[in-house]
Amino acid sequence: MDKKTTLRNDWTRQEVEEIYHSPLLELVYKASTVHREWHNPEEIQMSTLLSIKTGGCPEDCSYCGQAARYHTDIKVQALLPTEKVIEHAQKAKDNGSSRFCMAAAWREVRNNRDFDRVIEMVKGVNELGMEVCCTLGMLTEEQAIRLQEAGLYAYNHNLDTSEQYYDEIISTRTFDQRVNTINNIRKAGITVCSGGIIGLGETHHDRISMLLTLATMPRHPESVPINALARVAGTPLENNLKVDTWEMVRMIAAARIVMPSSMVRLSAGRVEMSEFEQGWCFMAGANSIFTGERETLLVTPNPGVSEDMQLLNTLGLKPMVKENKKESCPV
Ligand code: SAM
Ligand code: DTB
Ligand code: SF4
Repeated sequence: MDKKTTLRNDWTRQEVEEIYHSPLLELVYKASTVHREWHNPEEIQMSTLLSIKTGGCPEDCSYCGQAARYHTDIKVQALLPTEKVIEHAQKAKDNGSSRFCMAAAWREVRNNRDFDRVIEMVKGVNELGMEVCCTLGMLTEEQAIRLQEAGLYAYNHNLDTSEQYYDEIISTRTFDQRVNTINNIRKAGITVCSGGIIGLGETHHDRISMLLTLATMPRHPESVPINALARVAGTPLENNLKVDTWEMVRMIAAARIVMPSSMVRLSAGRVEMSEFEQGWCFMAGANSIFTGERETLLVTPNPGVSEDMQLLNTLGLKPMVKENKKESCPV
């Protein structure tokens, strides 16, 4: 692949604005071109997500069905037994996933027995030969190092939205705390998975700000999940409008252009998209999805494995065996 574009982390707001607001078909064409310079466009990274601890979270993220303070239908589930988690990971591997991501509805990691158990899970999944990812809330540098030593490959910690809009959406932590955890992950030598959500009521200016924060990090996150809000009954955002897929396409394309070497993950929202719509997202540079036999993300629906296989077949795509390695992202 011929890398005509270079990695940059000195993007200006004006440049990102111009990219983001360019005419949609031109934007997709450009993103698709950049995508082909940096990635094999036939490959989609399949990542399986498992909620290892569900609900009862003390945070007040207004999009999230797992926050204890909202009255949602979600059943609280304590930390799953390690053997169960390993069984899920084995099935995920058998279904073609190269990455297994374990998520906990925690505000932050505490140095207790539960964290010791997560460390065991990380070791177990690593032994299966999969890339292991966790998303457990805020982390100190010491905790990140423990995870890294257990074999953790990636940590997901989203910016979620722009710095300016952050406290409209979450009041129990700050944007700076989010960035601080991302820095701790980096310092420990774990790859960073960080992106956000659209459809929270943010403006285009906010979306551009979030992209700018990601694209001007000293090193770009190795993966960038773009989520469409999954509207959960009982949360403050339950009546928000459904995200228009063209907005997802625009956001994905802009992310692909400003962070060419990153994996851009089409995350929440796929269940409400047709094959055509998902195809547009891949054309715009998305090259990763969450998949799995449980047909859920964490607590909301997601397409099943057979539907995803059908989607890949229709579009002439194939599951990626191993992701681009750490060195692919020098910026
Ligand atoms: N509790 C940890 C945290 O917040 O970092 C880890 C799990 S949390 C569910 C992971 C990410 O999922 C959030 O940062 C958010 O970006 C995304 N998310 C949560 N609820 C969502 C929803 N209803 N729609 C779309 N994305 C959502
Ligand atoms: C991410 O960016 N998306 C995933 C993962 N990281 C952990 C979670 C999406 C959650 C969607 C709503 C739910 O099922 O809770
Ligand atoms: Fe808790 Fe994470 Fe949900 Fe926020 S997004 S309420 S921190 S589980």
